Amino acid sequence: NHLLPISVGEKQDKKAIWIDCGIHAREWISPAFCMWFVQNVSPISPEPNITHILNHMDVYVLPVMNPDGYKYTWTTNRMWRKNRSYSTDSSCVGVDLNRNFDANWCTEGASDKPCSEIYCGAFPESEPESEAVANFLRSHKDSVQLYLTIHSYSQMLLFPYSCTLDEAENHNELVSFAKIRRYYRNTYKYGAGGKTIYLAPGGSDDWAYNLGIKYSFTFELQDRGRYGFLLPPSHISKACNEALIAVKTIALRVIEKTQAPQ
Ligand code: 0X9
Ligand code: ZN
Repeated sequence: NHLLPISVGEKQDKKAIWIDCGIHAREWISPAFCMWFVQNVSPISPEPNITHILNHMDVYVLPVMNPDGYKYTWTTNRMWRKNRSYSTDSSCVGVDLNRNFDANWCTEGASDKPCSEIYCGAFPESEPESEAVANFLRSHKDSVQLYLTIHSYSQMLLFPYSCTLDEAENHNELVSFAKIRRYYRNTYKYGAGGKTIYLAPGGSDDWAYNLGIKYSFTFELQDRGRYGFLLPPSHISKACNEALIAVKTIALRVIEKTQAPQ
């Protein structure tokens, strides 16, 4: 069990936030962010915003969705992206977990070739990692109201859709949530994934959105390409802090929109 729940109080049927890190093995700042997050968003935090968030929402944190790939980047190949599963008809290893969810699965922007960096897998949720996340979210879909997934790099805040160029039903609301420039110096671009970067079907954010989680965001943390995936340790605190401010801001807005004051 690799999931960390953060919860305070006894309130029944609380709503919840999901946050996962480390879908892509080489994006090291992502698992670092989840650790940063649990250290800061804690029941013993003195910060009123955090108390407010935890009084209204439980938080489920998955610090590393792709532990085999992550380990491989430490031992063997720093630039590995996919998981480490073997395929029956190829000697190439690994599925891109962010192409393996059931959202226009394996259409344009993904590959059905096992040797590709964006291999979609044999079928949707073929991988234990994506299947476990999908199962958890399916069984908690009435409580989870905010889905967050952390990647790097390029400093962007993306929301559905990436699996089609169509606009999400609450597109304007998602724009207004993502437009939190004054909190992080406007170095983050934002927009619907498909139009802002590229079509990329089978992603967890689109899948969660279609499940009914109407606030669904992909963060691409620092930097903008100078170091890329090899972000030096001295940049970790700044990268995590600005993202944490954005996450708290979005969480507060979700609470504001979805929960009538008691
Ligand atoms: O291509 C991706 O999976 C993400 N970019 S990354 O450089 N970290 O690999 C973007 C994901 C955006 N969302 C979806 N494609 N659903
Ligand atoms: Zn990524």
